Amino acid sequence: MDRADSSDKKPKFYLTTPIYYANSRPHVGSAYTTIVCDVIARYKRMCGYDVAYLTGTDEHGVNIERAAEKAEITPQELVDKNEKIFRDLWKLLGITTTDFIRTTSDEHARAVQTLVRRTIERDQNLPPEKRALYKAKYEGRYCIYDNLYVSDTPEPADCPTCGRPAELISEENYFFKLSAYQQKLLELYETKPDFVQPDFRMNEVKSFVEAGLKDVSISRKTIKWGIPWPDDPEHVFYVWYDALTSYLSGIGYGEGADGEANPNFKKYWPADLHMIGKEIIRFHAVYWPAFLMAAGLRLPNQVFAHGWLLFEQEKMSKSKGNVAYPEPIVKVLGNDALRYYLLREVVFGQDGNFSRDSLITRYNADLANGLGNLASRILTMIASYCGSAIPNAPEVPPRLEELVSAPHLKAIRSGYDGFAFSEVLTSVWKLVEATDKYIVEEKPWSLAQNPSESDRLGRVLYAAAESLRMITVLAHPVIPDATLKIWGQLGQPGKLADVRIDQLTWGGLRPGTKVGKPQAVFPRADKIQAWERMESMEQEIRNPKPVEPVSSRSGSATSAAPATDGKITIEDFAKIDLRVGQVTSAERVQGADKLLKLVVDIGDEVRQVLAGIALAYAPEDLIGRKVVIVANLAPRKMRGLESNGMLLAASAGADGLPVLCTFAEDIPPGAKVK
Ligand code: ME8
Repeated sequence: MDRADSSDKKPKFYLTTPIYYANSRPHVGSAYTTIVCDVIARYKRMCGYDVAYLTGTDEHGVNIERAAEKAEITPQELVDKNEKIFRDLWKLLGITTTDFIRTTSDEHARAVQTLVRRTIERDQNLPPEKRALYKAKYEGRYCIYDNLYVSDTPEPADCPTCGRPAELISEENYFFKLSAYQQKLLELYETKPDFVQPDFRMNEVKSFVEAGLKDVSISRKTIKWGIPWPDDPEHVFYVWYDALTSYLSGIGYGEGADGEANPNFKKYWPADLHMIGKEIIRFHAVYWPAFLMAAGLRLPNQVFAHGWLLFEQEKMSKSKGNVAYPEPIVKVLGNDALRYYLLREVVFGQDGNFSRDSLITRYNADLANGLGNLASRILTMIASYCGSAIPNAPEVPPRLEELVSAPHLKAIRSGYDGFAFSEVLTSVWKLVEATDKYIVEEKPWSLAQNPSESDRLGRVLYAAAESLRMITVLAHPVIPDATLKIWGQLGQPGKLADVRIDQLTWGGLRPGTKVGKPQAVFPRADKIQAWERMESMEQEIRNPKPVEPVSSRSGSATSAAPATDGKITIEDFAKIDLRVGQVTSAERVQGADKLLKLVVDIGDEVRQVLAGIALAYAPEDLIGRKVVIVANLAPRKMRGLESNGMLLAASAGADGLPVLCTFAEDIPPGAKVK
């Protein structure tokens, strides 16, 4: 998206996500930080800021080389492919970044080399032992999966993040003299206590620095896939110096002798906020300010380290493979559902669980039955009772007074300012609930029957619609798509994204405004169906179908079917709709020894099913019995009768008589069998 017109006088706000590794596709964890930053970016714009929002892809390092090797493609091909997936996902999620940086781009390489040159030049009159950069032998243990120095000694060690054995590294490297920055860093934390947030993370960082800092290696000789060291191309930059510099290169650093010539860089640097996950806090709160101090550049204002999304009790992480992907969620429930869920469910800053079950439950409770239902009720009533025009009665009813008061609105903004997203949404949803209750209490449908109550009807519907307008503005940063639709349905002029959230007051809805046709913004989701659709799309992402060879597409007789070893995929299995049924009647089919005609209740429907079980079961013994039925089998005719489903049975014993599948526990008809 475009930045605000740079000639205007808006204050600037520059925020960044981590630059994600392009060794694989993004998952819900990577999307989390990007969504959070998008909410902040949208909120800041609605407070009148000119926002620069940077994300990007970290495309160097051993893990990229290895992933490419495994996929039998070049590292460049791999990162090109994955970078596109990242970009496509950000588009799907409605992310409003202004800048995207790839660490394999020429601008980025130039920026990294400029930063190092600048550091070397600043130190050229110092004795070698005082310089920030020097060359020496490095030996240590390093985790290639998490790109983490695990220990600075050659003894075997396991990675604290993923638990795998770290690899031994022994070579000549360029070092950064981090040990010389201990005092300066402690002063920074002292003078700027919110440089690291939340506070408890600041304490961790301080303790780490107080314990003493070791110099860090910032180049590699063994790795080829990286940016060459200026005037010493045998060395390439080690990922963190390279990756962190993307916060500069992403907004134009690297032009001119000092690197600062680009007007965009002049305008937006220093960053106001680096949003990251807690596992990379040291790189951002210790290394990064030291690298910048050594180069004489201004420091970012704040590093915020949030907690992890856990999936199946562990950090959702591509190296562990326990990931959920955002695309299926967006395709089944919409973009807002994922955004709302992540911000509402997790107390920002702490770890939080991700589960598809709670996602769908929240979607139905808060979005479909909550806001969506409220919007459609209000708009439908205005259409039916007020000729689609907002009535003329702009006063605040006592029921809503507190929730739309200036202090409450200020508390919501403070929540956004302090990244307390769950609290923000709880407060906004209090207004959703109160407005709903207000409608239930006032019963506009009864008022509409009585012409003498038309003033009161107008007051109630004005208040409900105005409250809806305020909710729409307040929730827009989190659920941009639905709020935009409601905004349009409320007949509101101008762009919702341009509305000043910090100037929101009661009474902005103009009486007489024509409202649009009510349309469902959050259709209710059937839990089982939604879950299964997501699951099957996930499987497609995990096991993409092999591209059919051209010869088979053109129908060549020589093309062979892919070998399956007689196995089916989980997607094949997911196609079978197995349900618990209860037999409500059973009778023999005349002229057929083996066939019974059954009527089976499968929860939302009653089916006639013909089953070849008459030799094993007497009809009267089957009444009330729980069975398993294939519910999505195409109907078939037998002996002129339609059979709509099939019972599952084992073929048992020497005579092969069928034994019906059943349950020891009491299960309601309609339950899915998986
Ligand atoms: O670390 N829960 O890239 P990365 C919450 N390239 N957030 C998560 C998460 C989870 N389960 N999993 C990932 C890198 N994240 C480096 C960064 S920055 C100059 C270089 C988010 O692809 C979170 O923001 O491993 C975390 O810090 C980031 O993705 C790690 O992304």
